[in-house]
Amino acid sequence: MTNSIYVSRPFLPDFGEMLPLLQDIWDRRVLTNGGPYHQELEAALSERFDGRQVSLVANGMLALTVAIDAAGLEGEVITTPYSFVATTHSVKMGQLTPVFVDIKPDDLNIDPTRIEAAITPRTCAIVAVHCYGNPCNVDMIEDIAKRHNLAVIYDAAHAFGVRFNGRSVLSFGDYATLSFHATKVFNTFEGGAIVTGTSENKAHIDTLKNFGITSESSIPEVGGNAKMSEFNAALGTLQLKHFDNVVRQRGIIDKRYREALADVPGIQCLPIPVGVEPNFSYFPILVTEEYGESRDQLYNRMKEDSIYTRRYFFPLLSGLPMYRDLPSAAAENLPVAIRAAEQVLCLPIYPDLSTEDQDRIIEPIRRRI
Ligand code: T4K
Repeated sequence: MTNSIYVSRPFLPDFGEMLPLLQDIWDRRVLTNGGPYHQELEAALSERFDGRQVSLVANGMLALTVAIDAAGLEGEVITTPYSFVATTHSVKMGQLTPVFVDIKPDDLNIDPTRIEAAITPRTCAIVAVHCYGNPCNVDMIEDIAKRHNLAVIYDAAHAFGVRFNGRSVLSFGDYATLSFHATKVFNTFEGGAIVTGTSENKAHIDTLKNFGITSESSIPEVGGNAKMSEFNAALGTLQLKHFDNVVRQRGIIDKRYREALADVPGIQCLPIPVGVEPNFSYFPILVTEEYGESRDQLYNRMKEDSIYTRRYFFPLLSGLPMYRDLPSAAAENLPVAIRAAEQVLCLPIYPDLSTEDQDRIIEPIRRRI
């Protein structure tokens, strides 16, 4: 019987490597609320992210909602329709109105040349996504934000470890948020972080993620519970030791896909942008008309071979029931995103994907040639 292949398979260090860390936690009985592993991981990540301030949280969705809360926003937020649902839901949950702007065909990130036309007197922020870890046009976005006095929050859930022109991609924007979900390039089972530029911002986030408490007798703000436990933080310190190797292995798989699919008419791989040190977190392909079969036909055909790809990102967020009546959700406003959502297929990529399994994934895609 053939084994099933899924889009993602979490990297885990050897079980034995985790045991001394678990023993530490058991010995100390400090299980959460900013314990030693929590502090160690925040410091290690700060160093990796060019000295930016890092606040660990329980998952990537909470990273977004807490960052939006911390930014103190009111009104409309310019954002992309082409993302995981957490992006737009976090805007909505912050009592803000999402305003969708179309994406660029080359990297499927928000198109900065269309942002200014969407700005109104109610616009307060831009929430953009570094989709698949490919950096947005951060220079143009920063320029627009400065001129219109807007906050910038990057949903960098896919972008752990990515560098752009020698700089951590997490060093752009007022806040950048990360997901350490099991399916991510760096995972702590569940987890996430908010990256900011100032210690004041970090202190504020640390208050918001802990019920708004600043001391035993002082609760100056409304906040929730978004804390990461010691277990997840300890696992994170261990994962970090393996991270560069994980990215190297992913890079080998990425290169092999590109070579194997280069001559398949109608299959397009997204280019690695100039100046980017990628993390190879996803391997999206676009199945265009020239392929002669639709994306969904290919998706179903691969499924019959027990290969479970994912249509990240379909359906488009602007088409969901709670967003589709927004004026910015109109189809004529979002032609590039609509097309991408119909054509994209993310192929399995993870560090221990074997050559044989990768060949099994490539074969049904090439079968139509
Ligand atoms: N912003 C963006 C741009 C995001 O992409 C995400 C999450 C977020 C924010 C929010 O971050 P978190 O709150 O999740 O930290 C997955 C993930 O659940 C989600 O984290 C991720 N983006 C999204 C792109 O993909 P699904 O529904 O496709 O995942 P699931 O559970 O079907 O997993 C895919 C495959 O991975 C499975 O078929 C098998 C394999 N798998 C999965 C898990 C969970 C494993 O082998 N082991 C596992 O433990 O959404």
